[in-house]
Amino acid sequence: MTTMRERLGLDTSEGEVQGDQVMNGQQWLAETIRRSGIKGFFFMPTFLYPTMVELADEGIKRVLGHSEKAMAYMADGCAQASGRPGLVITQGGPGACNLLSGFGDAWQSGTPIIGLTTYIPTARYRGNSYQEVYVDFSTVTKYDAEVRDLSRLPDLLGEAYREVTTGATRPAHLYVEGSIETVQMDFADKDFLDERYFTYPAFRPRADDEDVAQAVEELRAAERPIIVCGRGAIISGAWDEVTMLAERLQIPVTCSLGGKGSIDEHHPLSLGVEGSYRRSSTMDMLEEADVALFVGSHAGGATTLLGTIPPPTTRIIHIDIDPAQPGKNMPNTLPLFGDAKVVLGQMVDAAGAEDAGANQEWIKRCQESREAWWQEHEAEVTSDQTPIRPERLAVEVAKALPDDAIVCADTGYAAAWSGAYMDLPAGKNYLACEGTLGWAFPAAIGAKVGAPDRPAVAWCGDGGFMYHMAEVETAVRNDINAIAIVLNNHALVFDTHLLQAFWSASHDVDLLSEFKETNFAKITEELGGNGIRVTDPAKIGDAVDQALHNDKLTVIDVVVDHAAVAPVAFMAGQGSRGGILSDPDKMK
Ligand SMILES: Cc1ncc(C[n+]2csc(CCOP(=O)(O)OP(=O)(O)O)c2C)c(N)n1
Ligand SMILES: [Mg+2]
Repeated sequence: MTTMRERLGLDTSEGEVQGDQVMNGQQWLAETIRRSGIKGFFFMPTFLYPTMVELADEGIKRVLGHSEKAMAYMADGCAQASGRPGLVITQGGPGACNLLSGFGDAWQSGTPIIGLTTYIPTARYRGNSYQEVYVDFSTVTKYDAEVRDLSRLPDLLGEAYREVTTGATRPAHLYVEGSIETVQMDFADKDFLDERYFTYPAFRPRADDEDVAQAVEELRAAERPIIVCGRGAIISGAWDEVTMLAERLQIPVTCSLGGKGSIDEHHPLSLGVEGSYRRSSTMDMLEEADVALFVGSHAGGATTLLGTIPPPTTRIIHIDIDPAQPGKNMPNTLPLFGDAKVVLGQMVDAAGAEDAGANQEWIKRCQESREAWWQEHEAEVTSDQTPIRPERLAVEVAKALPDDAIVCADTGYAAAWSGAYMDLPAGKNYLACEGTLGWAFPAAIGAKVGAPDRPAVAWCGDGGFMYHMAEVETAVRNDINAIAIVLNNHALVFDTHLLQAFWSASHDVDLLSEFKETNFAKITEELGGNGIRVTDPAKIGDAVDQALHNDKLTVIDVVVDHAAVAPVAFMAGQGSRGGILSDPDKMK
């Protein structure tokens, strides 16, 4: 009788290869996953089951979910929370097609995730095989290769790890021929992976000392200096150095959404987030600055309001691990190539003693501007109104969360509400989505896997939550007690407001952005999780507290005001629409 292995055409000649380190592919891969120190990986069958079976009882979570895209977001959140490359495993063909879309956000945020997908075996390649559809990962990866033979798995996977953890970190993908799982080989002399590539950043280059000295001199000579931190400051873990430099040279600090956490937002020198989803007061000060120190930033459209702020006359000093970034979007730039934490440390050393009393008038104006912004929104922040004002919700949630919580914020209004109204401590405690609606909930599940001792909280709208609602079941089944706070306004309200602003008279315009009312707490309960519905703003703190003390996934469905307009820079979003629908008065 033929065995299943023979019918599948798999190698059945186990034990023929001789040598000290003879293993088959599944064992070697399992050993490498063990060595990598990850707390979990994310998968959608069918690929690498033999490896997963090898890893039973290892304490590594093998998280089976409900779509390849959500699994990629989980690996993304896991990587960001843990500081180790995330791992996602899916089948090729349609699985790879789905996975690709989950890599877009990680590509933009510079998150190292490694995707492994199957490839059609050479014997059947281009043979109209079942599921023989190919997708090109090169647009969303820094490294993309095909492993057609087991002998190449160690060096190609090694290269993937080296690529994703060094320089500008980003995802990688390997198409792997399925049969290598069971083929045997002697792996002696096949170790291409130094331990350092299992965490990132694997290297921290120093900047040129002369450039550092010049940067400090220019910042000291400035009249209205400002520091703008991007996500690179967070990837590098540079919050202590940002704070030290700001204090030494007496410079106010702002950040993009991705850079939130670069300084304690209660610090007197912190102005809050800038960019498209921001406090308008921060943009005013950035526009006025004469010298701006950008730290680990792409200075992209969402950070610079499509390249308008800071204006081109501003002198820029730009620290980046990617030498191509400084000067890319902003002229008049002094480039500092190196790791943000190290280069800022060099600047602190070069600065020497604190410039007590420097820039006091400028700092006072910045602080007044920040206070005026809070005053302007005092009514919403303290509102007892129902449905609940999102401003009140954001402030209450920030108050209720412990300092080590990780907030994963979705795009659109969710980004703006949390970015502007949640004052959070310094550290890696806010993972910003790069614009991919639906990312936050799976990312928070992944963050909880990557940092199990810290609370992980998704902050998203109902539209965003609905994308991957099925992952409630995944979290419950895998004992991942993340928290989701869903701002439920039964609509894609960002779009509702856009439609109302431009086409309110149109027939049946509601059909273009409104949903039916849904109770996400009930759905969560049905799926085995802990569901809480909050309609009274006085109950927000209790709900968060209950979630923090629950050992099951909790979804807090908060009924929020459909009419609340978030602090986004302009109604029509980003450059993809060429600014056609933007309102110039709302640009700042
Ligand atoms: C993948 C993707 N599709 C579409 C968008 C455009 N978009 C941004 S915010 C938004 C509405 C979000 O609705 P919801 O999550 O309910 O939040 P609300 O605006 O209602 O607060 C849409 C459609 C996007 N950013 N990403
Ligand atoms: Mg909504």
